[in-house]
Amino acid sequence: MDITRDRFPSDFLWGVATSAYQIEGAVTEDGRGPTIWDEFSHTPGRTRDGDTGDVAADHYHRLHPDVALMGDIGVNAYRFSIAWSRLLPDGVGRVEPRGVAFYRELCEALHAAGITPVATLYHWDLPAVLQGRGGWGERDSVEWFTEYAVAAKAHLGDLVALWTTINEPWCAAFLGHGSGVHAPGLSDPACAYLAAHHMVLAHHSAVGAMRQVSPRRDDRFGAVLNLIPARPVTTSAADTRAADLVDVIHNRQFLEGVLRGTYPAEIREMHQRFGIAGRIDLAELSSRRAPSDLLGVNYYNINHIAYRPEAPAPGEYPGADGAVIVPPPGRLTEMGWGVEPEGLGWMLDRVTREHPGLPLYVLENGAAFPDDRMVDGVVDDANRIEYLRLHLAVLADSIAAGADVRGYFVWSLLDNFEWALGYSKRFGIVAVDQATGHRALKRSGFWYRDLMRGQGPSSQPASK
Ligand code: GCO
Repeated sequence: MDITRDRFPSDFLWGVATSAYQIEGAVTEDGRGPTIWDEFSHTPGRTRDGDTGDVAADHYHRLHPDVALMGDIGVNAYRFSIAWSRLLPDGVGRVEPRGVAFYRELCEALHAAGITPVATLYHWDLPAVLQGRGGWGERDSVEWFTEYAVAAKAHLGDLVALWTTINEPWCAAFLGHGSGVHAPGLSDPACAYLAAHHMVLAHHSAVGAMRQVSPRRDDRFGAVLNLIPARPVTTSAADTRAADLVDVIHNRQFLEGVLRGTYPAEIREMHQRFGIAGRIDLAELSSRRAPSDLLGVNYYNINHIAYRPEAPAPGEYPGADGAVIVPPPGRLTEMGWGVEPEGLGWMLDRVTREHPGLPLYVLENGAAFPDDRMVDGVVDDANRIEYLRLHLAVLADSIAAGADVRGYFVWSLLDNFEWALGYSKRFGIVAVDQATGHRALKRSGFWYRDLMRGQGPSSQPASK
């Protein structure tokens, strides 16, 4: 079935998503301080081909044409992240007026184009100076983040009403401090679980503090979780137990931490196992819990889990001894992930069931495919169109079944820096020439534009 807008609520947010370090570039301009991703990407061997975000998509110098591009596509919302070290180059203390000016200019341009800004405070780019003080492994990170959140609200709160605090705390904590494939590149299970807790506590602390700063009636606050179903490859007790534990570490730790101010018993057992239970004050977490107005859900794929008794726990799932993530069946995207739209429905229905009354936004959904086939000078990314169409169809069904989903944002507007994989994986519905910065809609961009215009999605590149 083709997707049309009328299968979604009339006030639905249709957007595109990006993040600061992945698109901005200009990493030493206008007072921006260095971040852990600047240091990580400049460390030999850490990123594919030594790629860095030094230039990225050069969005810092192209914000107006990029906003115009969003207007051409016809989105009514844009989810971006604020670079902490542009606002507070030292992480805390002095606020950099030029950083404030950039995000004010972006938000003003969005409003002028009729596009709602959806701001994420933390998309993994911790100021490097704070990593030098222990980073997210330190309890002080809660106060550092809260100070940053208050500064952002004070300087941008008249232009932004939809706020998300931390993007994908599982990635930031466990890829950054467990497997080490992301910045700051640590392999320390205790630190990973501590970082996860400090991010959850920082979320509550920041939301509570932001609500006191120039409050607006339409202010809405929440976190962003990348929810990945953990599916056992067989119904055996061992595979099922392994998948359940991965689900606890990946999904429940943060769903319950963020939405209830508690942790599952299995996570508390991990705190004991890795010797950090004495550094985690569960009473404080419960007492500082700040109710969420929304939850951002990022969805890409399903984790297929097998139990192999001899296998060590994956670095990104410390304590899940014997759990092995096996390749999914069927078609793969360039990330090695499956094309599994059913998982989006499962997670939306699960959150709706477990946390009724919570508005949801799909803040990231998209796919990397080899974008090398051109037709009439346009990247003919039929695979990406099919991926988006399949996921939107499942989303429409979930909404029809009662999920309160209020927006959908394609990851990503632009081809950008895909973290440790550099520029080798391209998620954009707009192609970016890395050498020149030139932008050009891919066929998926035209498809999304036609969908925004309420036309049956074109199967051919529409007139430019
Ligand atoms: C994430 C991040 C994005 C990624 C995207 C593709 O969800 O991992 O939010 O920054 O680039 O998801 O991996």
